[in-house]
Amino acid sequence: MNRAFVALIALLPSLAFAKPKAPTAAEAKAFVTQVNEDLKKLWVKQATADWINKTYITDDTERMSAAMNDDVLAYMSRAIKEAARWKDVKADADTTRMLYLLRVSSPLAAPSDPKKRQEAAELGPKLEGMYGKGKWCGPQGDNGGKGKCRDLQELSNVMKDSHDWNTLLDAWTGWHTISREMKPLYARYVELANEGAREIGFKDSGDLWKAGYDMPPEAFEKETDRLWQQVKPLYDQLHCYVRAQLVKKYGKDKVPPNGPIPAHLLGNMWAQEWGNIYPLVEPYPGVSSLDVDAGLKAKGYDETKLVKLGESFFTSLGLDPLPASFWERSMFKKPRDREVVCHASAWDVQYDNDLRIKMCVEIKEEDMITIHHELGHDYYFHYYYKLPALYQQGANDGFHEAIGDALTLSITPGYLKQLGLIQQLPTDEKGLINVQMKSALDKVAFLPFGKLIDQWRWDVFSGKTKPENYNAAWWELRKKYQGIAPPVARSEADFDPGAKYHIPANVPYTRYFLARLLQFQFHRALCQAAGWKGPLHECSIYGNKEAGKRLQAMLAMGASKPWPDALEAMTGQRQIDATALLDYFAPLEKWLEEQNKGQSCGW
Ligand code: X8Z
Ligand code: ZN
Repeated sequence: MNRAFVALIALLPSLAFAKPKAPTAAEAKAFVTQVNEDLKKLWVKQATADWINKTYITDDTERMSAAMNDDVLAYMSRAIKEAARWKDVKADADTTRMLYLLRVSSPLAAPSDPKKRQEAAELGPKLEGMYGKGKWCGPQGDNGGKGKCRDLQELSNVMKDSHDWNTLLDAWTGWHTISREMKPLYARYVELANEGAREIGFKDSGDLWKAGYDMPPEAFEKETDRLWQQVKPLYDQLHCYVRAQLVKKYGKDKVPPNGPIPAHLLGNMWAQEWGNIYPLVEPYPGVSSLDVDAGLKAKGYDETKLVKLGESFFTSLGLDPLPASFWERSMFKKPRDREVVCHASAWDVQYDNDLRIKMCVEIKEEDMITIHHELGHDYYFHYYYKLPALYQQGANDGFHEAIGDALTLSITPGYLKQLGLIQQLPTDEKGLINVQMKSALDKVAFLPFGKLIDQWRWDVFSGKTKPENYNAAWWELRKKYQGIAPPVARSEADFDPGAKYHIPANVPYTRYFLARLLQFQFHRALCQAAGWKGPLHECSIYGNKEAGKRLQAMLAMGASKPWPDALEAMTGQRQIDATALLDYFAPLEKWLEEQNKGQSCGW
């Protein structure tokens, strides 16, 4: 007998009785360490392919992006299943948190069946590409006789600048044709996403999304309802006032005085932010000029200068300048010779301070605000990039969306005047109401929109809303929350949700609802840190290093702690709450209530 054989015989009894070893905390820790390393490599490859695809849409770049998605999805579904092994093990706090984050971090879980996974991986870039390439080639004559095709940027400018019912209607209906063909693809995507979510233990994909907030999904949904109830009275007042002005402008036959507002009259393709119709609803015309667009043009801003302006706000707080590579690698301008996804986004392509923004900047106030928003993402990336991959996220996704916006609350008339972007400062109560109205048209008007997008998707994912009802359910929610209605009859041949970027791109949207509230909480806390004692709406933290330190400390936490901890570090509060927003708009709310007296508000 040779020695190996003897050894084998000696082993046999123990093999026969071997029990699987109980999973240990040490193994769990080693596992998440490995996952962090693997994920970083995979995410860098994915983001690289994604960046190339989104800045140069072709069949080839789409295929590359899909292939990288497939690799990441495959790894994630394997890792998440393996992680379940330690679900009852008492591991250290970081390991436990990382195991949790691993399971909820991706908005798409793919089925493990390779064919289906590949299908899901391909549908993502395909749908987003359809959106990115979307154009309205309306009948000759609709575009001043030119009959050329117009993209979202051009159509959005029509929505912004025109006050002509038919011109607006053409741009609105035109853009909403681009998503019709998405519908079957989206319905399939929903099936696949749900299958993937179920495999990792969620009821459906909506449940997976709702699970990412350090509380049970049902509790989170309730939380969003509670927050909406807090702000709804203010929204209703704003709606009432704006509708009355639009009735004056377009007539009772076009705008029903007691009904929902036609969706194409609010200055924005999705009626999500209404700041562009400020000239139509200005409370006290002639009292103050808040025309920042004109100021930007007069001061000779170009794309780079506008981004530099954004950066200068962050550096004024004592935060680092953006790395040189940011200026080399970002896309600020819409290229003339290729298709890109213009919807603004921020990136750290190599999860290593490789910061970029991708945006088709136009020289206008709206884009100045968006630049600050995107830089907020980049500064978050910047301050947490040294953390393990799973911690390289916001405390929750709403935090990520709220950083840049919180700073824009400090873009006060005083700051704008200092930059020479407006000429005179509003001095009296009337001027204040004008300023508040302009801000509320964006900030407050957005709230119901921010809430309803995922209301629709949660219902779609749960099966409550079926493909044959997609569009009807969408408009029911638009009416219920926003009090708006489609300007022309819609049918299930339309797929109006698909005309909003985040639906084809599968980006969860509740984050923006939360961010609208969080940004005011952050603003209040940063103003406190800066020693501000006056009313919240007058505070600007520009140039304040104490505020900067407070902000930086939270950014550096990434996702390493449950979000209430991060919120507490920043604000002293552990709950998201609307009182900061309500305090901020207190003067306007009072004014609106007086204006609306005797009106029958609601729809
Ligand atoms: O999508 C965005 C950003 C990129 S994260 C430009 N936002 C939402 C939207 O455009 O619908 C910012 C505000 C809401
Ligand atoms: Zn964002």
